[in-house]
Amino acid sequence: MATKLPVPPPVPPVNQPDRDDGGLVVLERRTQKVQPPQMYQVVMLNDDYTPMEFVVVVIQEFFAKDLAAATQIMLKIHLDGKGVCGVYSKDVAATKVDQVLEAANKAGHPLKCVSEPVDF
Ligand code: TYC
Repeated sequence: MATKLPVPPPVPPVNQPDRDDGGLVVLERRTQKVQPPQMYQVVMLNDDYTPMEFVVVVIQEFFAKDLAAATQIMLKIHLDGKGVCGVYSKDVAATKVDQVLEAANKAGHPLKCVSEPVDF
């Protein structure tokens, strides 16, 4: 009588690529990483001539700060030489700079501000 050897179960192939709905072989899936847009901070600079009250009004008007917050920012600029008024997309930051410079020019004050990339 012949002895039957046990048949081992089929071994599933390793690293078998997945199949998608269309029957195409998917070799690799990569997660796409979308970077957040570069943001820009509007930095206002101190000078010896622009009145404090004017700076506070400008910060309130163009950077949507209340009187207390605007006063704090103005005092920081006065003491440290510069301070951040807000952080925006590139275009919005550039518009804020234009608005501040135009208001300062019209009023005859030398107030200056710039926009710069955050983490510059
Ligand atoms: N240093 C100015 C003064 O003493 C006040 C001032 C504050 C000016 C902030 C500019 O960005 C500025 N009158």
